[in-house]
Amino acid sequence: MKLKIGISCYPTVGGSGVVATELGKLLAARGHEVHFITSSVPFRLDRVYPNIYYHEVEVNQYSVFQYPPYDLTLASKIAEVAKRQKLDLIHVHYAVPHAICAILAKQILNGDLKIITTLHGTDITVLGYDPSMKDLIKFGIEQSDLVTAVSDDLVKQTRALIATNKEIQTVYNFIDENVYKKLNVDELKKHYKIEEDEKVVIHISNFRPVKRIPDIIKSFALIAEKVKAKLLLIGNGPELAIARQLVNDFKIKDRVLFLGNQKHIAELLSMSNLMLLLSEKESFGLVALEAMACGVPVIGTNAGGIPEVIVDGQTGYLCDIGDVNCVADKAVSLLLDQSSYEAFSLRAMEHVQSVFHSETVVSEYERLYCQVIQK
Ligand code: GMT
Repeated sequence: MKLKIGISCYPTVGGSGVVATELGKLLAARGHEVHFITSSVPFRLDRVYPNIYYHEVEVNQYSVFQYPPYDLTLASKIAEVAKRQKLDLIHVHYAVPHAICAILAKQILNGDLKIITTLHGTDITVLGYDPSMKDLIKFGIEQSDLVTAVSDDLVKQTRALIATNKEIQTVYNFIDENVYKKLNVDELKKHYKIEEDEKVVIHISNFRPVKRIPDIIKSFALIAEKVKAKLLLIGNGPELAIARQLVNDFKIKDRVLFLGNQKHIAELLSMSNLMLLLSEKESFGLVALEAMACGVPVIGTNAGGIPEVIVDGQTGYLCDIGDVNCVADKAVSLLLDQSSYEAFSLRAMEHVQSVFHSETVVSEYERLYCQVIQK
């Protein structure tokens, strides 16, 4: 059955927008008609794709409103597009605000719209602690026709924090296997002056406090005492200044490259030997999946959904939150033992293919869409 599917997500850099856009692209490739309803063109929608349409949510700045009414504009746009294009369903990413906007749109359409909501984490693990938001999130979840979450842990956390009995299905994230694979980047390595015998450790995030950036720097400083290595820091955000300060304090300035936001992540990953993802909250950790797909083992924290992505002792290692000595010990052992490292790297790539393959995940979403429509 070919469907007309609306997708609303945050279009900027960030895992939820990436997953929503890649899903839309693959659904379109399977012959479905996909309508993105977002505030700007999703950054992964980088060329013209057959079957994909884009509807901009134009938020006007009215002088009577103190804040631009994004949520109301989105709700109204979803209703307008759903009616005009005869959408079978709208798939929203995040309960707040996107599910709430979709519910409002459904009411405008007298109930004639099916809503699938995917929880990505921040709406639950951050907003869920805010008593003023809890009932709104619960409403968004319970009024959706179907709810998915990106890890079993996020399902568990949602139950605990939001106290809902609504069925929530885990559908893991995925990556585009055509983009995330090991590439030949010898020239790029030369460009960054990475020497033959030098190892590369990488961290990619939005540098929010939840990513525990000081732990990344502290761990790397310990690693650098024993291994000739460079640290690549990719991304931008509030903790960047702290990162720069710590790099100075630890006197490792010549070992750290701050590269800001980057588009061609697979190339940077292909230059790397190890990823660090040391967050205190992480519903899934899409970057870990991207790294593993490029053959880069990941050391992550025992937090949220990270243990569902990294197989401890097989595709990387898990350490407790804040245990930088554990991170450094595991990293040093991995980076200095070439044959064991190669086994980790191979298993990482195989694990992504077998558990998180895009074909499997997209088929699962298709199955859920049909289930909702036929209900
Ligand atoms: O990590 C972030 O702060 C960005 C956030 C987002 O909205 O993209 O990421 C969340 O969704 C991703 C895609 O499902 C997950 O891979 C990230 O783990 C999750 N972030 C958190 O739970 C903190």
